[in-house]
Amino acid sequence: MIRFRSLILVVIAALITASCGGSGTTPAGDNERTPRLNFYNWSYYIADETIPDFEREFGVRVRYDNFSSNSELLAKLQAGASGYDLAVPSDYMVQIMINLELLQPLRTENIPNLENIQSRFRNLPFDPDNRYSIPYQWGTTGIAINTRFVTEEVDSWGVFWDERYRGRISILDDMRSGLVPALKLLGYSVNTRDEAELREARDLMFEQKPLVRTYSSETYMDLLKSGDIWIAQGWSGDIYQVTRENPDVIFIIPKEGSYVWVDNLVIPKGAPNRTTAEAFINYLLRPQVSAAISNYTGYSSPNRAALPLINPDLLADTSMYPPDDVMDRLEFLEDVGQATLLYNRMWNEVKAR
Ligand code: N2P
Repeated sequence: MIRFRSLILVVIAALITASCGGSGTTPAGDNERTPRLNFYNWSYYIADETIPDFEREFGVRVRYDNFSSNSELLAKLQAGASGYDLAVPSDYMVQIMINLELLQPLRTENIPNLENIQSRFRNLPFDPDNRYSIPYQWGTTGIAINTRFVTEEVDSWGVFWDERYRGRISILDDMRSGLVPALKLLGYSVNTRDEAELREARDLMFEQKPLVRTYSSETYMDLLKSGDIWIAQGWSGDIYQVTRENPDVIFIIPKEGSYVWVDNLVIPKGAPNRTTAEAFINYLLRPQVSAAISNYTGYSSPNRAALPLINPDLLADTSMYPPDDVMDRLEFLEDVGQATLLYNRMWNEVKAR
C-alpha cells in the first residue's frame, strides 16, 4: 500500500513537471529566435513594407503564403505538418481550432506590446484570456456597389435577387459568409443552429444563384475594379482597396444587418519557429506598424496606440468604424458547434447546384 502511494506521488510529480514545461519537455531551440518565419495570412491583408522591414531589422527570412477562407486555413492546419509558425483565423475559427487542439499557447511575456490592444478587443469570448490569440485587424461585411452601373440607391441584401443585375453579382466564397444575405433577409441570426432556418436560407440562395457571376473572396476585388461585376458581397477593407483605384465603387451595410469579425494572430502546434513568431507578433503590435497595415488595407485596427496614426478619413468612415446604431445591427460570428457541419453542407449544396 505504501509503495503504491509513493508510486502515485512520483506520477503526480512527473505530471506537474511536464505541465510546467520543465527543460526536459521543451524542444531544443524553442526559446531562441530562429532566422526563419512561415506566415500564412489572408490575401490583401498586410502593407507592402511590413514584412521586408521586419526581415531587415530582425535578420529573418519570411515565407509568406495566402488563403482566402477560414475553411481553407483549417484544412491546411488539420492536414498537419503545415510548417506554419503564424496564421490569422477569424474569431469563431479560433474557438474551433482551440477545441481541436491545433494551437499552442502564446507566451505573452514575449509580446509586451499586447498592452497596445484596446481593452474591448482583449479577452473576447472565443479566447477569454488571450491564451492562444491576439487580434490583428477587424472589419465589417456589406455590399459594394459600382455606382456607374447601379444608379438606384441600394440599402438591402435584396439587391442580390434583382434580375437587372444578372451576371454582375459576386458572393463571398465562405460557408459562414455566403449564406448571410439570405439569413439576414429572412430575419435570422448569422449564428443560427436551426436546421430549418439554414435550409430556408440555402433555398433562397438557390433562387439567387442564376444571377451570380462568381463566388469569390479574392478575385472579386479585381472584377469590381474593372467594372466586370457591379454588386459584390465584400469585406470593408477589400472594398476600400478597390475604391482607391475605382472611386465609382461604394460600400454599404444593409439595413437588415450583417456581421462584424475580428481576425487573430495564432501560433499552430508544432510551429518550427515559435519564438520568432512571437517576436513578429510583437512587431505587428507596434503603433507605426499596425497603423501602416490599416492605412494600406483599409481594415480597422484593434490597436489603441495605432489609432492616432491612422488616416482620419478611415477613422471617420462609418462602414469601417461603425457608430453604435450601426453596430447594433451587426452580430459577431460565433462557433456554432455541430451546426458547422450544416453550414458546410448547405454552402456546398449552393455552390454545387
Ligand atoms: C482580406 C480579408 C480578410 C478579412 N482580404 C476576412 N476576415
